[in-house]
Amino acid sequence: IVGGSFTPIESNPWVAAIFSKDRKFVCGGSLIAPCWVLSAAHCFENGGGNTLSDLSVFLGKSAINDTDPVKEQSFTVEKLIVHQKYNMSSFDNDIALLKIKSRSGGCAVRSASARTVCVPPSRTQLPAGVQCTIAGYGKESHRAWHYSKILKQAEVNLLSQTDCKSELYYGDRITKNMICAGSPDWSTDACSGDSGGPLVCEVGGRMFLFGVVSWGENCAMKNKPGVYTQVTRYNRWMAAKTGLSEYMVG
Ligand code: 4AZ
Repeated sequence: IVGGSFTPIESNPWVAAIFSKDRKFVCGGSLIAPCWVLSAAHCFENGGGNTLSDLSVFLGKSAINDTDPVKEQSFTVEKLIVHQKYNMSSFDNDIALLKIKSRSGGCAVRSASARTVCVPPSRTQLPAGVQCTIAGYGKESHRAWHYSKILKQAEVNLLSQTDCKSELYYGDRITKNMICAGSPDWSTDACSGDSGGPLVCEVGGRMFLFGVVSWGENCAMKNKPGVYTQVTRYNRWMAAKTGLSEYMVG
């Protein structure tokens, strides 16, 4: 995250940290049900060599390299479901589901540092200008060598599809499955390492997961907002793949 501030996991308790073998950080994610984490498809492209048995998922982590056994919950990945229409050149349908399982065979246990986030009802769209929150362990600047050691969060405003599809921004690279968000002075953005993590927006006093960090040109660059997978276009897909009712996934 470029800009924004360091934040304890208790402020974003749905944030998941996904690692591959040798404790290498892969991507962020969001806990949408006790056994299910939503993330980005591009995190699991082969080449990164992230096969199922190499992956582990942590909840309740404020610092990427520190273990707090009281707050933290760790899981293996029982199923990795990458969207069947994910396009690795356009990043269309950049969404994936991970079914998690703890050492004792269970799923996430709700606590102050780990809880699910609501998924909004299908096709819900918020108006441009609404302020939402992104969170992640990604780089603090495009030029940084390392990811942030501590979880960060930042506020960004939703942009209209018309603005984001303008030639000045991204033109036709924006599909109907993407939404854009940025800060008015372009100082705040998601960055490398934040992929798969949440864009949450408050509606009626509750936090809803509207986006998954997907791509963007550079980080916090003028006229190049962050691009997010539009979660509300995938309610049926999430219900079908998880077996949860559509009510549970929005
Ligand atoms: C990345 O490389 C990445 N500024 C994610 C988000 C953005 C840029 C890059 C958005 O994972």
